[in-house]
Amino acid sequence: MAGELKTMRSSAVVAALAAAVSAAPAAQAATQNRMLQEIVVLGQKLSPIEETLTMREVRESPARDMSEALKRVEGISIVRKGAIANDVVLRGFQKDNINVLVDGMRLHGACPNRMDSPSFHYDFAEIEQVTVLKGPNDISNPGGLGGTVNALTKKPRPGWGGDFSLTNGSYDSLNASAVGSYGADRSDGLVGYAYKRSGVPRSGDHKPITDIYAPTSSNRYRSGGLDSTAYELNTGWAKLGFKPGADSRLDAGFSYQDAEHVLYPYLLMDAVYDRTQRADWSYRWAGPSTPDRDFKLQVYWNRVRHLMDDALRQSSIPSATVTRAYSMQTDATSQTLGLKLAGALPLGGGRLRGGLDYYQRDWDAVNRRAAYAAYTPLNMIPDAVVHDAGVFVEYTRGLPGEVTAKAGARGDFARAQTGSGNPVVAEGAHRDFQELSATVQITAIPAQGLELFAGLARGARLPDQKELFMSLPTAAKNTFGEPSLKATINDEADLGAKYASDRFYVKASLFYSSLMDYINLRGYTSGGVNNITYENVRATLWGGEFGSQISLPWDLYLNGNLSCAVGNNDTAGRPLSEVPPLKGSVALRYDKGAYFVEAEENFSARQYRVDSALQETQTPGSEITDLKVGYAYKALSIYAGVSNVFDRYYFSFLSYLRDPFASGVKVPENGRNFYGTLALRF
Ligand SMILES: [Cu+2]
Repeated sequence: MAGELKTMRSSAVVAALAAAVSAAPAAQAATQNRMLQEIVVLGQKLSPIEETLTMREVRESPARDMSEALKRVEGISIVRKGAIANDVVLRGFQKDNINVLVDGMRLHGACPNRMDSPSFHYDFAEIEQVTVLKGPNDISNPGGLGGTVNALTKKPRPGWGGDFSLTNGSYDSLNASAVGSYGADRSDGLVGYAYKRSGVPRSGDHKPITDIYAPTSSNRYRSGGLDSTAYELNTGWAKLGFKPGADSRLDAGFSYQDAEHVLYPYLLMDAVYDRTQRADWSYRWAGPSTPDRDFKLQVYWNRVRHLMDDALRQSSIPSATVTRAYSMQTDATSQTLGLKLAGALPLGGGRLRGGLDYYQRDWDAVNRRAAYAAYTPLNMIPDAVVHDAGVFVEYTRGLPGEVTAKAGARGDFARAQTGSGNPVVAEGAHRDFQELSATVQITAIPAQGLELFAGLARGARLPDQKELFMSLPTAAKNTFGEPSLKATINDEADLGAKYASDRFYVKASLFYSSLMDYINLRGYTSGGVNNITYENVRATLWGGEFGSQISLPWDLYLNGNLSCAVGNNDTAGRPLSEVPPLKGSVALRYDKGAYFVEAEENFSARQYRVDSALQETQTPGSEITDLKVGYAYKALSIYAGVSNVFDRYYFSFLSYLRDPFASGVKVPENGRNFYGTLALRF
């Protein structure tokens, strides 16, 4: 239900922000209002459970990928695995508990250890805007019981357009992109290319972030790998649009990404390559003649091939058993095919929206290890496929006194089936699931500028193929899936309030999540063997966010936010693992339109709530200072900044791998680093 209104609102936000940004290179008087325009757009258009990341914020930041840019958004934290490819965590929910989409398309990484999280597979330069909807409030998509992060790609503007950007920074990092577009009355097109690479970042102790293993550790990087290229990525994409009539539009897009030599000090292996193809086709019918009706058909396909091994680590040093360039390797492929059909029409003074969708997710991972019968291939994930067909309907209606009510429900029918076998599951085995999701939301505007929100929602997500069917026996640890896992159900209550004027906004949200059959790791010893598998537990997650942006006298702007989530494994009576601590930031900006200076303080509290069964350890708090400046002249913008000004040596709580592949070390955050960006947009 949030679906439709959210999509409408989000596209309104995109349009308004795009207008605000393209106004930037104009005369100074006009540009002076850029921050104010943003306050109005963000403060008045977004609901209290929505967040957005604007491309202004991305362009000004030194972030290397979308997840890293998203960590400044309230409620979002990231898993630090290396120099790039961080994973998004929303309110303590991660992995399949949240939906990370691009233009509504599902994309699942291939790596069984999430080296290639979904947001790794698209480039910044493809994206216009990222919207975040918190809680299980988007019933137009299956899964995502903790929330939805949707990246919206750039659309061609009328006439010729170009967007060039070049960022150079510490650690020999380079990020270059070029996008060209042309928009006519009936058709438009866009092509883009991006190249990124970096050396290995240094942490506050001036050592490479790969240099974290003890000299005797088998996970230690060999001399050639320790200070090698941290990643190298090439991405190319093209889009074509066509308007058959005034109210209809056809879109087709294709993207190819090749990531090579990506280092993951967080894990026991590194990626040799990730090759991703994405195709998206949609037909939309919505327009001026019938503004209250719309219809959209979308078909998409994506495929990721991922190869990882330990060739750069000590564990691959040749021996009697290690006879190849690696001692362990996983060759993984994932493919997702989806179809979505949705429409809306007026009914009984309100608006009815409904849709049908289907997706198929294939996942196959073959592991080879010197220690497992001399590199005998093992079906770690046995070529398993998930089919999910869903139907949803929602109704939105205005009530007396500036109150809007929405109610909706969704049903999903799913099957998970293996295409090959392994020690855990036979070939052709399957599990069936039927899940019901629902949401009820009330939005009230009791006084001008004040918006109150209350919602109750139920969301569900299926166990994935790894959780169900994985098999990875090793001498030290036997890791396996649990084919009888149930789907996780989240019953969540959300409250939100926002007060906005044309000079400032403040907003606050609270959530309480009661999780039935939460999928959690379970470790136990039997017959002298350490076993790691998954189990369904009862869990609770609760917390909230606070956000504000205030225009002060003398062209000063103050931005402050706080995010907090607390998790409990109620079955075991312990804190829930991998829930980030309280964090926040305060930024003061002097913005004259043509130029700005900004200082930002980011802090994170100590995380003392740890899951002892997973050997989680407390992580100290941190206070990090960032500075940046920017200057715009006509189509040209220049940004420069220094992050972690005081060169602090610190860790994020989500900086080390838990079982079953725990390496026992934490990956530090970057030390003091500099960056500069030159952007040309016309
Ligand atoms: Cu991997």
